[in-house]
Amino acid sequence: RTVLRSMAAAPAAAFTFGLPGIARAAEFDLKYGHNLPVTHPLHIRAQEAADRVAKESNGRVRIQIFPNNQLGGDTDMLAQVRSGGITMFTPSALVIATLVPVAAISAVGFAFANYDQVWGAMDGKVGSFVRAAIAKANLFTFEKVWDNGFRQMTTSGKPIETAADMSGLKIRVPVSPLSISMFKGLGASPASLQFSEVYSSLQTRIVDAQENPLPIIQVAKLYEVQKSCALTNHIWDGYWFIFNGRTWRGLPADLQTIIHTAFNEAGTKQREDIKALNDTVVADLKSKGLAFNSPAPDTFRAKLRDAGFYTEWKGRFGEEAWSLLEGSVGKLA
Ligand code: X2X
Repeated sequence: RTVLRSMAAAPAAAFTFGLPGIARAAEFDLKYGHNLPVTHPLHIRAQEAADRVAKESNGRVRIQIFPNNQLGGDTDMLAQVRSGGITMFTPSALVIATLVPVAAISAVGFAFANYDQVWGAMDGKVGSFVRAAIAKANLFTFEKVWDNGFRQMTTSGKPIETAADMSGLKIRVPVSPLSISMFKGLGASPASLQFSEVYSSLQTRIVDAQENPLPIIQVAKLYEVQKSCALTNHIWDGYWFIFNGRTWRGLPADLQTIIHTAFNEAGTKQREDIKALNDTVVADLKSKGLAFNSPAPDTFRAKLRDAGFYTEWKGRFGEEAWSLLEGSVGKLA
């Protein structure tokens, strides 16, 4: 990991000038880091976009992908994309909120009822509002948010049927103030850990539970270290595709267009991939031994309301962001 990290920080390798048969370093050598295994649609579609960019730019742009936390966890990659050590990163809305707090507006508990509401908000006013906030942190963001999915809860202990079952539950959540606040509100004992630590922390029982969308539970093999899954859909989570601001502005306009188009179109396809996966993933995870139940959301919502979760976060996000969200999903608090 240390070796990879210093390689990623190193300047573009030596150029060779037109010698036949010898690969020339690209004019723009870009590095993209993310936190998922290479079998996840986010990686597969990003690799397609990178290949397309190489082709359409006639080799002027090379995008090298460092998957699976090879360059460090989310917190490290967020620091690197800001400094320019890497060029691109896909933090979840929960995670980029450590830098741009309002980005977590789309992750408010039980806000979205379905994908029509999600994409209506994210391709509409909520998405624009968050993009403008991210731009103020000197990061460029592609329009299309990529799909992580609706988050579900898994545990190695007894199944979670109602909010009461979460009392004192040691559950891993991402490094995100909203997640901590929400799971405390639900009566659990949440611990913030980067995704790179999740499998081992479940395996060694540092925590008993975690929450993630089903495709991640599948590709990261979390079913190997968890027994049951409650289909709670408690948070919809997306990945923002962010770009170091200085590097973005340094790209010629024609290359910006090529990259921009490739990644937005790949994002649209990635959303379709997750949608298709959602139709088959439960059966697959059942066959791997994970038990499922589908709790009604009422006890969870009531507990959050009683804990003051919605009132608190309305205050933290501010009237404007909150009313944009409610414009898409209806009254929340
Ligand atoms: O860390 C997680 O749980 C993950 C993979 O869903 C995020 O990137 C927030």
